[in-house]
Amino acid sequence: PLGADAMARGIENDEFFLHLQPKVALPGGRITGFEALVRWEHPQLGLQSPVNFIPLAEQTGVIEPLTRWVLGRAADTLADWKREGVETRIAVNVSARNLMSLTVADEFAQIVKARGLECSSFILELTETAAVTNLVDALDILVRLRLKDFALSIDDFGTGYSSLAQLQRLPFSELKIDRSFVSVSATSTEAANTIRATVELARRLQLDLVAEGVETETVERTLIDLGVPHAQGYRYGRPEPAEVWGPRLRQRV
Ligand code: G
Ligand code: G
Ligand code: NA
Ligand code: MN
Repeated sequence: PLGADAMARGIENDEFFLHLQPKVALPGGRITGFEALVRWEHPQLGLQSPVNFIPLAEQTGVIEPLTRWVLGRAADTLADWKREGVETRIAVNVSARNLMSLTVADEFAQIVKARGLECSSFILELTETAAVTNLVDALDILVRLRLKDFALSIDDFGTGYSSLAQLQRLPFSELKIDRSFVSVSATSTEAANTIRATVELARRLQLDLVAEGVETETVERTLIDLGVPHAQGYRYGRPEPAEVWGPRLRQRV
């Protein structure tokens, strides 16, 4: 029932939808952008989490139309908000499989331009593994995306095996420290030291840095002390539909 055909039909039939989770600046918690997280309302099986269908989408190739759909919906939202005077950025998750298509940079740019937006309003989040496996081909695609002005982010940083040499070569603009370090940062000296070193690394390589999975004030204070400039997590907002965030952003305009 969660097969490739059902997913392809689901895209046609508008069964997918997006939740947006805010990224904020530290200290203060001002919203600086959002991450798009896809959900699937299956007509028979009900709400499906991406952990249940993204791996299958990757194996079957449906991830290609699905990622285009996610970027398109994210762009629709940014275009709506722009008309209301709200300027922000949305991050879209991209799989390793998306980096195997030579045309992906042109396709993504077209999706964005069709809504009258700039590619620089979008961040593409890749896992460390996606970015560094098959490095030669992926690097070519990443450079093409960068040349279009998409921002590139390494997701779940610290859980993969990228070397410092690779990090330097990859055209990234942001690192997201994995939740597994962030959640224990207030109690584990090792985790705090790892984050401290990552803050220094990001500074030296001139990368933006986001701590993922911030849930408590204690963790937030620890991150501020360590010099982490951006955060994301339930403390600042759960993933929710764009309709929930729009009014909150408009209040600031
Ligand atoms: O949204 P949730 O917190 O349940 O996300 C679970 C996992 O699914 C995360 O690893 C997230 O990165 C991934 N995910 C969510 N939306 C997308 C998407 O549009 N594309 C890809 N490739 N992964 C996604
Ligand atoms: O792999 P990626 O980092 O894209 O996954 C994002 C996932 O993390 C989503 O499933 C999202 O719902 C979840 N998430 C976001 N903020 C928090 C948080 O503060 N705590 C926990 N436990 N999960 C979170
Ligand atoms: Na992500
Ligand atoms: Mn992550």
